[in-house]
Amino acid sequence: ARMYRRQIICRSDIDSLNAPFLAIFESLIPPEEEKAKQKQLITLLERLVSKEWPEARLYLYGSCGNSFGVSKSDIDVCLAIEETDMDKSEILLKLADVLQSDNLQNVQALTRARVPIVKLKDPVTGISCDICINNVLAVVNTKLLRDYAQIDARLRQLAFIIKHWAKSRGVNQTYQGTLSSYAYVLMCIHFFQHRRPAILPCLQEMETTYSVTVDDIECAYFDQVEKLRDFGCYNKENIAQLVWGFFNYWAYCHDYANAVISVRTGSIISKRDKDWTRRIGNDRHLICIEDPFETRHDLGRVVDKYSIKVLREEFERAADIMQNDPNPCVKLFEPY
Ligand code: 3AT
Ligand code: MG
Repeated sequence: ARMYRRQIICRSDIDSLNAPFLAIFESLIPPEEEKAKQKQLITLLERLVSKEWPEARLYLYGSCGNSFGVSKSDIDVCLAIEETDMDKSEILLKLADVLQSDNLQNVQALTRARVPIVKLKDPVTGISCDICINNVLAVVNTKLLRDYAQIDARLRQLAFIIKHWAKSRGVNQTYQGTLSSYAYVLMCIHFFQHRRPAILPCLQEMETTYSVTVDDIECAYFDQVEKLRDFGCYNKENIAQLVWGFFNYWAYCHDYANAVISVRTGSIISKRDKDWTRRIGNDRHLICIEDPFETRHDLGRVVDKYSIKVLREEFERAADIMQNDPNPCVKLFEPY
């Protein structure tokens, strides 16, 4: 039987792990020339797109727009277009055609994917890129994540390390029933909202300074984050302590049977309140992470009865390494 809410005292030498964890974080930051290459590719895409659709705009979303992108990430682009006499598949096929005409490689329209996209690779920079159509909600949640990242530098540090861990351990693959990078970043934000003293506020519970309505969903929150730079200053924990705390929470403290983590409310809400207590269709709700805007959407819904075991064993392995291993900065990221 598992034990919940176990109180564990953190190892006494935890502070000595701070410098090595910071070094890992720094090694993951994309270098300036990579950023410049991304910009170059976006500029090329904008030029090609505007020939066909002068009114259309391109937005970055995902990790290269939300500031949680590690080095060598693919870029996610959204084409915002008001095209009334074409459906999405037709736009994608046209878009692939428009882009193909220049010297881009492997331009492919995937019109039957769950999220239909055009995929391409730039032979000059080697960067791969996915372009979707009118996915405005993804652009808005990208801004929310970027805004949170600006409040406290430790969020980017923790999220980079957790993403790196998840990729190394093979638990960042939604098609295999584990979690998306987006879900892991939300888990980090929620963890920081819950630390005592808190490291992050709940922007959606504050005064509205930014608001858009997307597909009948009102996305509103406080986005003047430069005013919140001191918010986390009462919490003195360093990155090593926070990595330890994160894994300890997901290994031993989270109530998988009843709890939903909610960045929107900055609190834990109950599965019963969301009616997420039983399996409906393919949604099993074995680990519940509420999307901040699409609140009916559980980012844990990809997790099934096998992958939940894998995931929880990985959290426990990581918590154990953080507590006991002489060299956690190596052991944590060992390939599975
Ligand atoms: P990588 O660095 O590429 O691993 P990422 O931040 O690009 O991380 P994802 O590839 O998981 O993250 O997703 C790309 C963006 O798509 C992030 C988010 O704006 C949006 N997104 C992803 N999954 C969901 C989801 N289930 N619901 C809503 N938006 C999502
Ligand atoms: Mg991505």
